[in-house]
Amino acid sequence: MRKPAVLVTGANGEVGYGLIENFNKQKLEMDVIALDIRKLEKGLRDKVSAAIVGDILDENLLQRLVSEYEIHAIYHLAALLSTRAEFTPDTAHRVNVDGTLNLLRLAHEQARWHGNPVKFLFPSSIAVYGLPSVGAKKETGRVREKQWNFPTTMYGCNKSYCEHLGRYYALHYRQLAADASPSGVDFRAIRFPGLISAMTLPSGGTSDYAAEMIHAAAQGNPYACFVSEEARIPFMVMPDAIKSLVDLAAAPADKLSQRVYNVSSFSLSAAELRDRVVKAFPDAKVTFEPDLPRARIVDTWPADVDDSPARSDWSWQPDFDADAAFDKYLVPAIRKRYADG
Ligand code: AKB
Repeated sequence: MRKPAVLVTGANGEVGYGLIENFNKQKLEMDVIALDIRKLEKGLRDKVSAAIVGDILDENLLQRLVSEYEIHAIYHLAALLSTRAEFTPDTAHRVNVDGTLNLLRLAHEQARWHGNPVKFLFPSSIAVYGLPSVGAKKETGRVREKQWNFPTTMYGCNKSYCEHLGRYYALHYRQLAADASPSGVDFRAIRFPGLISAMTLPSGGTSDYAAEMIHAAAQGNPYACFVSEEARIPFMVMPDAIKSLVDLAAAPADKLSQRVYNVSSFSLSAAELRDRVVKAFPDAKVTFEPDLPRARIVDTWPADVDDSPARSDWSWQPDFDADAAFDKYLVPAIRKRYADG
């Protein structure tokens, strides 16, 4: 008999690292199958049942997963983030969209095999929003899920389309078929703000300046921030990001009024971020040297998001506001990380 399993794609990424650590602490009953295009980081290998090196575009590999495992949940984290996707938009479309479609098909096939719904957790992003100007951004303030869905990046377009794909699989799959039946794919998405981890550094994102600034200061390195001091977006520390995914996955399906949710913890300008970094690391040398094309992308993202549907449907509540994020998580954990070498 195959043990029920959870599949984590993009397992080597920042969210993958945090999620696998969480599953390990939770002593998850199901096997954890980690899939990434690169060999799984050494520190994670003994925390998963299987660490598979492979490409989510490799349909033969995915068929092998169907034959070897009984998958009941998929955390599909593999993606090319916004900055990297701008340099390789065609590859980004293939990985972010075709890869996601491959995993939705896998979820459907697994649900048919074992007869239970497969939960499909999808990390969307504030990149699906596109505010037309800094003035409109300031005037709009906290954005609700149905507002300003005009992404200006390939990554944002990819995430927006995959949200619709997931909704199709969950609610409208093969609706004209004579034998139309539910796909069995229980798709649930969270639009993450900029994520900041004490344990890992992001790569290829346009919100990366927050994590890069903090980690540079902790290592005594100067940091030239690529957005302006006024640039403001919502942020969240990794423990809250993992909490939101796990809480949404655990929510009873009949409590969900929608399939895609905003979550928010705190909103900071780059100058407010710098002030907090300098307070924690007084020798920090932070300058502002805007990379205008990248800075313009951040200007299209909302200053903050309205996460009231998540709070009412599945009791979302961050553990870390800006003060707690720095005082209780980032500063102590990053100091320890670099002290330990
Ligand atoms: C990125 O910068 O691309 C991501 C995101 C905001 O989704 N961190």
